[in-house]
Amino acid sequence: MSDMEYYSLKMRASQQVGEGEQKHEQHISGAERIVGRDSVEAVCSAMVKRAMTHSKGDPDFINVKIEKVHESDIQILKALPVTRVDVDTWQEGLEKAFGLIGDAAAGVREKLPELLRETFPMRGAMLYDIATGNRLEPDHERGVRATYMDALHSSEVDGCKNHFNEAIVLATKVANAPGMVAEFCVSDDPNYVTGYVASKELGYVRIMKMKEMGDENGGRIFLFDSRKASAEECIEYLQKKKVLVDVGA
Ligand code: WAQ
Ligand code: MG
Repeated sequence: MSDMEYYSLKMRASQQVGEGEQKHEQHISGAERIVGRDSVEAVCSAMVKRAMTHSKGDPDFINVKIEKVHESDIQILKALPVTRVDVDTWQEGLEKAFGLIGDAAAGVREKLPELLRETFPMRGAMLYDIATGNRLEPDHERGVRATYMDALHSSEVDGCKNHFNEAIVLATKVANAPGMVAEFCVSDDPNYVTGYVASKELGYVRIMKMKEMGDENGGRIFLFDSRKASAEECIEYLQKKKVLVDVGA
């Protein structure tokens, strides 16, 4: 790691939809990486390619942001250990996930189905305080987004999304945030039915079916305990801290 110069790259692409008053930008695709100086150009063009060939549509607007990151500001984390739970039905998978979260955070089990529904329209995650039952996102519509993270030594410039690889990186960062108790995740991709629950204690538990094939509803809930840390320091970590996750590959 010595003498490495790192850069953060972030891409987001959108398309104008609607007419007149209804006209607005619709999100098509986004990606982020933290890579060594030598990979910046290749990763940048792979990101642009991803945006230009996305199945959600042809972008009218692509924003690529490239920022130098100081090596001393990067935290290296070991990936959460992964286990896998096979289930026959998505209902069984969802119950299993609710049960694991319920064990990690006493008293929230009954609230989870409703909280999950509330996340469906959000672009980020719900930050739910298990001590008070309050939602702590500054903007409830958007939610909080974990950002500035990547897999360590991942010099690959692949243009397409790998759900698991992206999720293990995000889940590892989130599990290490101050005051974090557990995370619950269901993809909003209609063809991707595998979800997970994660925490430092549970590790990353993949649950192979958590929703019906074709269902475009998904979301994330970050279960936080305000007795352990302040919401501000947790959000600051999720949104600002640079993290590389050692996935051992
Ligand atoms: N920070 C916070 N919330 C996010 C972020 C982020 N960086 N990215 C997405 N979300 C929220 C947002 O509300 C989405 O609707 C929801 O999470 C799901 O995001 O082991 O693909 O990117 O194979 O659709 C799990 C992989 C894949 C399971 C999850 O999530 C496995 C996935 P998606
Ligand atoms: Mg998605």
